[in-house]
Amino acid sequence: NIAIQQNLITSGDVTNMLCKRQPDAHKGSCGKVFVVAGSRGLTGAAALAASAAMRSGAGTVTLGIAESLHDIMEMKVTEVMTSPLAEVSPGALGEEAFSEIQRLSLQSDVMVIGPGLGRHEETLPLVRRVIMTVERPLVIDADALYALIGHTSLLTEAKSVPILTPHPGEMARLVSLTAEEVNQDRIYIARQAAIEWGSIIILKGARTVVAFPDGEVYINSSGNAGMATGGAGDVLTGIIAGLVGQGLSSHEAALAGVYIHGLAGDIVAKNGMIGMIASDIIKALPAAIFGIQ
Ligand code: NPW
Ligand code: AMP
Ligand code: MG
Repeated sequence: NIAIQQNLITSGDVTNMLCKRQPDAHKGSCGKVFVVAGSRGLTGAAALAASAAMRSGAGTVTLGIAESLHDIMEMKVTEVMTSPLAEVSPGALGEEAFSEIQRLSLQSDVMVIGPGLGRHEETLPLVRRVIMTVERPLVIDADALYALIGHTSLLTEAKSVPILTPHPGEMARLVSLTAEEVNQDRIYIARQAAIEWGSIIILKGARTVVAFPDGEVYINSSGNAGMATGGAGDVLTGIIAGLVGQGLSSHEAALAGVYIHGLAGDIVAKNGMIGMIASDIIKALPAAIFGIQ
């Protein structure tokens, strides 16, 4: 067992990464984020990821959503734009959505795939095709991670270094272990995955681990157990994309995103941890970012 050098992500590190908003900024210069997310029963995840990208400072966010859910999403989100995608069955995307996803990705600076996307048998190959072809930085979460089970070697073919945000259960499926086994050896497992898959691995949970393809490892110092609430991870995914859109490198956005997400949770927890919900974390994002700028 070699000793792995671990770095703590602190406020000072993140302050240096954040861009100052220029006086002549306009929405087109602050990042265009494209989110492919949501399915029947899981539209909340799509709304949370897209809204979190806006609240972390993205200029515009477009949410691609299965066509039968499109009108309901228009009611659910306000600042976020929506775009209907071809579906194979109610609320589930298939291969036919590929060309529109590709077109919308080329109009954006960064893309997210996965929150609440569902696991329809035709959605999974679509996700894999997107991962291999998209020409923008890509944040891969939730059901898009599910599509990678048995296919992690595809990650090394991606056009830019992908950012993966598994919780221990998702990581466990990708490496054929149990979540308990993953949690017993979080740093080693995240680091090996980052090296082997040429990806940035954000292994979530108390003390989130961020591992990079060169073997560098960071541990987050913010966050609290109130964040153990449905949708908290979907918020993190949106934050990271929002930061990449504003010009942070994927390396910086992974570290800053994890820290800001935890800090927003810590701000919410000042009024109590119990009963915190994911949209509270989104509302606290501007204050979290302001506090470390
Ligand atoms: P167990 O059994 O509960 O103890 P899944 P998901 C384990 C969307 N959402 N440490 C967990 O363990 C997501 O975006 C939509 C250890 C279980 O075995 C996805 O698209 C919402 N184990 C979809 O739902 C709000 C841990 O992992 C497994 C662990 C499914 O995502 C909710 C569960 O993983 C949600 O975000 C830990 N720290 N964390 C909405 N409002 O629309 C997890 N596990 O099967 O991938 O389920 O994470 O709920
Ligand atoms: P997900 O399971 O995908 O919704 O992600 C949950 C999010 O909440 C991740 O960012 C976790 O790091 C965070 N989280 C969950 N439980 C805790 C905890 N006990 N302490 C700190 N952060 C947590
Ligand atoms: Mg999740």
